[in-house]
Amino acid sequence: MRVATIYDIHANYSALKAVLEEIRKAKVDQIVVGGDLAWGPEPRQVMELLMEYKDEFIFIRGNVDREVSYRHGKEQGLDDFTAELNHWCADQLTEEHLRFLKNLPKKKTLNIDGLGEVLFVHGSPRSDEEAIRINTNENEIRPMIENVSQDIIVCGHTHIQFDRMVDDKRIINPGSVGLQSRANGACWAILGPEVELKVTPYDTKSASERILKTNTPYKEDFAEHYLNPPYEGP
Ligand SMILES: [Mn+2]
Repeated sequence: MRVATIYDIHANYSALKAVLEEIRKAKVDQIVVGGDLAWGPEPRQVMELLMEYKDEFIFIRGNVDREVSYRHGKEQGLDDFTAELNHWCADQLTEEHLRFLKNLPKKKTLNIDGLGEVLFVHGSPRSDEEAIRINTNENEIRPMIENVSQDIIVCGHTHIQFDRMVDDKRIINPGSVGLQSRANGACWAILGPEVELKVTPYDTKSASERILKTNTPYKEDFAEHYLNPPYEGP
């Protein structure tokens, strides 16, 4: 089995369309969507597109899928920006979308050609909001992965692509489809038989113009992010 992984779409419809087009050409057997689907400027459009594949793709739940679907806000200790976006995104979605996001599993295991058993999670194997970064100290990572039996772990959440070893575990982050850091394009990966980290260029100018016409809170910030992906630490 050869698998495409798409993580952290963050309601970027233009980037998702571009990546799905690339994946179609890549002839994979399965697509894993690694969470954080609908938090961002075009939640409704992205969920409607993804729902076309709800029985075909494999989905796991990210922290913002949980936060949006449960309408988390300031009562849960979130900052104004995140709280406002969570509520706005939830308001854009249908009850079916919200139910879908709420009920997604936290992890999934697949047997992939040339790689063996691979564990897919959103943050770390023990938390959807714990970050494993390209430079996170191994001593910090060890307790996060100590109960994992698979040799390969795929995670997202930090929006930066990497492929690193921690002891005998290989940890891969496909990067973010919709809110890239450091990459000029939508990031994803193919697994099997090798690991291929991909960057798909898309028209960020028209993507940002498109969202500036919506009523998304903080849309200028998203537009700026699309045009000039920030360098968010190492
Ligand atoms: Mn996340």
